[in-house]
Amino acid sequence: MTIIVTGGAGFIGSNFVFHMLGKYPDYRIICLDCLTYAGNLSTLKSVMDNPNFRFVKEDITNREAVYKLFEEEKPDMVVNFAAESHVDRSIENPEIFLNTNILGTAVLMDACRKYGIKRYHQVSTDEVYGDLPLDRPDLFFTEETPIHTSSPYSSSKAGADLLVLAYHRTYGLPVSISRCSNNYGPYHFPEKLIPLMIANALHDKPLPVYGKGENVRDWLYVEDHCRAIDLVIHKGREGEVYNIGGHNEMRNIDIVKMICKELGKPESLITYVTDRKGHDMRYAIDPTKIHNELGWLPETKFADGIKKTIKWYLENQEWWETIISGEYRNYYEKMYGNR
Ligand code: NAD
Ligand code: TDX
Repeated sequence: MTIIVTGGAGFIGSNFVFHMLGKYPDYRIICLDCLTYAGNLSTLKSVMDNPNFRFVKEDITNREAVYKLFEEEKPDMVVNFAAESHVDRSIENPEIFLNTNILGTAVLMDACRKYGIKRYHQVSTDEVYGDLPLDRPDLFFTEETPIHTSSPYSSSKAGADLLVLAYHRTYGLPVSISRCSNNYGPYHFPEKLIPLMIANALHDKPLPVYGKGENVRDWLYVEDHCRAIDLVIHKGREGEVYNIGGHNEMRNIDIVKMICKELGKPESLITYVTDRKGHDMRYAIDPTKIHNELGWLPETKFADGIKKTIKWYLENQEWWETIISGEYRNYYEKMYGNR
């Protein structure tokens, strides 16, 4: 089995590469990643010498390069993690989100049509369903919930999902889609809530909470997401969407307070800043379908997962310090300088 994993130098993609190489010693895993600001080759250093692994630095929107790779590797499957993934950046500059997330997906699927494939899997997000009100804890996103997006990011992911389903219906491409809630764990880029708060707290810097911090996210440990995708690509039905979520809803402010407590830092570091434009209130996944059909359940409880994650950031300070001392500094200044 040869699998092209796009975006494998990013947060979830790299964790998926480790999961697959560890679990299937006879699989060949090709990571296709153009190394944007969010892709980091040092993340993959432990597998670079693995004979079953190959890294290819290319852009998924580069049709010629993608076709060449398909000719060389004749993949059985493609799992597409490659994306612009940060909502705040999409609000600043939507265009690259449309290019990578929609056009890139089309190029990959065109290659799958041209060269043949057993499965094209699209890694999507719960954000395509929009948000839920805080005062209706009885409501959850199911696979039947209408697409209703809020940000340029979520709109680009929804556009890609629709295209994937259209390629299935129109061309019979064997596709699947998974829509997951917020992930956390090792190698999470420090622009996102949890690693940003850990990094800032360790530097005794202000912890910028948007609005009142009441927004709710459903957090899932990244390894649980990787196991779910592994199940969907091997056993999930073609043409189907599977929601993945941890039944673990938390308010942002409670997460930030928890991080302060774990690190022994004062809550006085918490600073309320201007809210995100169009900020989604609550995400909550109903994972009944993947549980009933494929037997998937999350294994890591948030209380354990957050401890493991904080430990990882403490033990791998060089990995994130290198990031936050580079180009990322300009981003941080721009986004948070006058907020
Ligand atoms: P990330 O930003 O950490 O990583 C994205 C990776 O894709 C990087 O390595 C980057 O270099 C690569 N990439 C970007 N544009 C590319 C291009 N044009 N060609 C080739 N490679 C490119 O993202 P992540 O958090 O790991 O998310 C991975 C996927 O999972 C995304 O599709 C995202 O929408 C989805 N998702 C993320 C979450 C989450 O909580 N992080 C939740 C649900 C779904
Ligand atoms: O500095 C911050 N302060 C803050 O209050 C940051 C970076 C975030 N927040 C809030 C905004 C959100 O309510 O924390 C929450 C989580 O924010 P992000 O980490 O940016 O994640 P989110 O916008 O929920 O999107 C994530 O989950 C779904 C991923 O980045 C997406 O790629 C995924 O699809």
